[in-house]
Amino acid sequence: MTTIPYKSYLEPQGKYTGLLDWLTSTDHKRIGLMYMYAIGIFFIIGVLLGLLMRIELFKPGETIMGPQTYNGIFTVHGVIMIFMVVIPGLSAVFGNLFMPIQIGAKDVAFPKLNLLSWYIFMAGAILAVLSQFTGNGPPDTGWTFYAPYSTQTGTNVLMAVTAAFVLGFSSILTGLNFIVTIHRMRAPGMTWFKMPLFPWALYSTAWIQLLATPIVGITLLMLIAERVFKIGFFDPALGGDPILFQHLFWIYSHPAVYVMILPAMGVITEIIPTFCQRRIFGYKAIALSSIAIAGVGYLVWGHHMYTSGMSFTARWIFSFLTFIVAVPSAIKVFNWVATMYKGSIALKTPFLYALAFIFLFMIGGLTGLSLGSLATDVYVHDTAYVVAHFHYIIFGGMGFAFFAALHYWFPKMYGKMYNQKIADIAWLILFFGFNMLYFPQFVLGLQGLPRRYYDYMPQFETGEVLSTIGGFVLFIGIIMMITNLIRAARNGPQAPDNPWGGKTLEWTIPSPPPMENFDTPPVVSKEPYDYE
Ligand code: CU1
Repeated sequence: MTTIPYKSYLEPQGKYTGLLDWLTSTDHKRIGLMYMYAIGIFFIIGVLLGLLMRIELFKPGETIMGPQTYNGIFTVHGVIMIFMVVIPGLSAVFGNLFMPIQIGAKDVAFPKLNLLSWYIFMAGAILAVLSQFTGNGPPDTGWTFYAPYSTQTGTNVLMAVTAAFVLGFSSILTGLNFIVTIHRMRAPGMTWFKMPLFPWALYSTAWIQLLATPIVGITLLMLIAERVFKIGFFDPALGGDPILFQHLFWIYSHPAVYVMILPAMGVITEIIPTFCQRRIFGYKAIALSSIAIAGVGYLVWGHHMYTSGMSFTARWIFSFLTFIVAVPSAIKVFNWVATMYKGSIALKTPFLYALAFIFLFMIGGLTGLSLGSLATDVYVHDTAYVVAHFHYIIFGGMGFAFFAALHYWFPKMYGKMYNQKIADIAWLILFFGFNMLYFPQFVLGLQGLPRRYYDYMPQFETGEVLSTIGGFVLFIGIIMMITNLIRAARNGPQAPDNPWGGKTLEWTIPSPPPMENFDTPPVVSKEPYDYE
């Protein structure tokens, strides 16, 4: 506890008051919170669109909407969730909030650029939401914008693609900022292998953001050029090649999966040692496996295209490389479990979310291997099995890691503590609802249910009904979790500076932290997780 009075980053800082004080602030923590509030709203919009789909699928035949509306809704659900929630989520929110503190810096390397990234993000996000309501109806291509359909459909593809293009710039600039910050701003004494593992994960992620995002940017520009000027890149009728679009798209979008999941793994790696009061097992292996995932992740994109007509040689090489990328992920899981072994475990809310992450990520990862395997993929390609798999990775993985981070760092962010009993109940409801929603999709997919249809054969009804009920259970859990946190932020009891016994630098400063974080710059001599 600090005794000297100080001004926290949440208090007005002078020049302006109210909203303007925040919208002009270059403080990394404030920018992190601004991302969180924006992303929170987009997440709820995405969830509501998902629920509309679940209601439509409650019964066979048309339930509440026709096929064209359904196509629009799953497209906008995908665009919002992928580009506006999951890709920026952990790095823009918790990376901004805590990475500089964890490395002992007073801010990121380029604070103004950081604020600009937020504005660019908001501009892209507003365009994406507008694409739903303007032009000839929402885009109906799916979030992947596959050509040549996306160059021909009369719906508002142009605005949605422009939105994704703009959002990409925000991602690139954040990546650039984080790379420079981690290279140049670490506290004296913090060598690379004394850096906590969340910054390590963000560092690997940032390289993907910096190097891969321009590829999708160019691809989307090509798509725009083809739509507007009829330049033949992708449309065979104009002399283009539709498979080229798929290659270019997935060269970015597979690494993008690691933009989503690497920071999630980083969060889990912070939480497990804290709640087991044990030094992390295999520190270097975890740090380097992040780099390995970021590297090998560039070489596997073809596994999204086994049925596109690629040569057999290309297909088995991509299948083989996909198996390799599973190795560094498995290294992390083994190390997490080894850290827990013989630890004095405190089953607090953040740790419960971490456990849920490991369980759900394992199901998502292992079913991912069956999709990476050429022989099995061709049978379940474009079925509900794929939907189940990626929701286990993206929601069960990244989503639950986001909730874990939220409950772990909440007392630091607001200086308040939430009701832990309600948080645990919400966790249980979320976990139960999640599995009830997505697990039946594995079974339905194996039975042959195709994805992205508003209608289905009657034999799939039981699974679809279960799934829809699960969706509503999940929604109740989300609302319960969010209201609990909002209540705590407004008038929860004061939290101690280090409620969980964490060992990284953010737990050494007051809650909520002051501007510029440290009174005197910290000097680091120990490893980040020195429990024993
Ligand atoms: Cu992939």
